[in-house]
Amino acid sequence: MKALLLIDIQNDFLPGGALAVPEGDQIIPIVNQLQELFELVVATQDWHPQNHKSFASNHEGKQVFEQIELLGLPQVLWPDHCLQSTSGAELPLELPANKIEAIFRKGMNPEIDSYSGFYDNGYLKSTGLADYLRGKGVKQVYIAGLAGDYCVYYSAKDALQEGFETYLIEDATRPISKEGFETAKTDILAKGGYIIQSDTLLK
Ligand code: VGL
Ligand code: ZN
Repeated sequence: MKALLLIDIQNDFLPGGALAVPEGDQIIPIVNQLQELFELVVATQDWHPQNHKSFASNHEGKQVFEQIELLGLPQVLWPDHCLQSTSGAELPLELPANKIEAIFRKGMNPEIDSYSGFYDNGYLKSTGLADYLRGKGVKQVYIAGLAGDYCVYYSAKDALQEGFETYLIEDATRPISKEGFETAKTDILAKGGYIIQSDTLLK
């Protein structure tokens, strides 16, 4: 069984959003075609409280995109984004949600960030996604979404760690930093993952 994982395709990560990923909207038509191919489609949703410590606004004197340490881990300070129950946290209307069987939310603990759809950055807590996928008999996961160098990358790493055959669909993601994404891809390949293009699935 194969699953398509749609990582954080949310208004705040699209052009015009609070933490817009360059060209993030360009993945949507591809993702919509991919959705048709998969028997199981699952999404994740970044879902932060206002007091989340990944927000620069919660650290006096700190600027957006500065790096600090949080619970012993390096932490980029982000603009406020994906606030719970705001339109920025919603999946875009251009992404039909009728095929999405479940949405796993993450980033609710204000003390720690949560890039991966499987665990927070400190592995303090599981979202239950891995067990959900195993319960459905999933062996292969195909990953698309935003941002390629953060939540998509961390989700792919954890998918590999959890023993799933892992495919990152390169043209169905966009990064915040191009250099960061190059490093991410190299690491995914080194860990036994695959980087593919959507046309290998769509044709
Ligand atoms: C993300 C930064 C902060 C992502 C989420 O979805 O890649 N990046 N929160
Ligand atoms: Zn976030």
